[in-house]
Amino acid sequence: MSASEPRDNFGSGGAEPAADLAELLDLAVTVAQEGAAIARDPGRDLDVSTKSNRNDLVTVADRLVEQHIAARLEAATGYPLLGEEGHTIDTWDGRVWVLDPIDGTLNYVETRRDYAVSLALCENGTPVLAVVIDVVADLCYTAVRGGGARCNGRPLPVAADRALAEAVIITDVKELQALPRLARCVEDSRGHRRYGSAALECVAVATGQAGAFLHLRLSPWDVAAAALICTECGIRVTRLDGVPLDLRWPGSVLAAPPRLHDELVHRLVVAPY
Ligand code: 2AM
Ligand code: CA
Repeated sequence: MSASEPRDNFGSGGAEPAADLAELLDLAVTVAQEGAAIARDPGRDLDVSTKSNRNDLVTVADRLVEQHIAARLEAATGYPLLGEEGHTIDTWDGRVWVLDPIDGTLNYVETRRDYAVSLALCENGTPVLAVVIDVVADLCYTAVRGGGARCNGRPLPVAADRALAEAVIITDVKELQALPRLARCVEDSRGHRRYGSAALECVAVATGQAGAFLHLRLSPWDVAAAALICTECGIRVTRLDGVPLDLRWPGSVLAAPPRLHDELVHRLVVAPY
């Protein structure tokens, strides 16, 4: 399969990209890079506070980046925007921007690497355009549905499939504790890693730096953009039980190339204990 052939599991069968998507991608990359620049230098105290739990952080930079990107996209397109830090939508009908201004805020505050600006454009709940910027590494991943994925403008190839024994699995303690079957899969794999940014973890599967990514509960803004980058690289992105992902709702995510994805779903869900 070439990088330009459509390949997705979001259900439309790979139509040609709409003519205006190329222009919208340029806009999305520009404003996401502006957001990344704000994250690099917010110009004021971060004023870190917690949200749902003591490790669920938000900073002044998260809010500044979201405000900037939302204002720019609203002025340029008029499409509604769903953002982690307060922008809500009334409906998923039509075109909707989906933004995580800083994915990996704990990293942003503590390790100061492995955080991302994640921006997708959805049509009726299906991502059609994606930008994920690895801010510290200065890598800009993009995808247009049916048009392939790129990193800093260079096409990404279809990710190689591999057996579990040859795969690094990106997952966390929470998942390993909740799913003893997953712990046994990890024992039979090359090992597990956790970067702390769901968008970058998911993209790592698209680029072949990891074999699979599993997360028990992500929100639309964590994964909408990375899921499209994955599917454009031939990666299957579903719920943990193999059911197609509906990005409109929070839920589990399993991303892996098809053969490894089959093997994981079989071992996690289908095989007798
Ligand atoms: P965030 O940094 O935008 O919150 C690791 O924690 C990954 O899971 C990050 O991508 C993080 O995104 C995401 N995540 C989603 N919900 C979270 C929560 N309630 N607390 C911490 N991280 C969360
Ligand atoms: Ca965030």
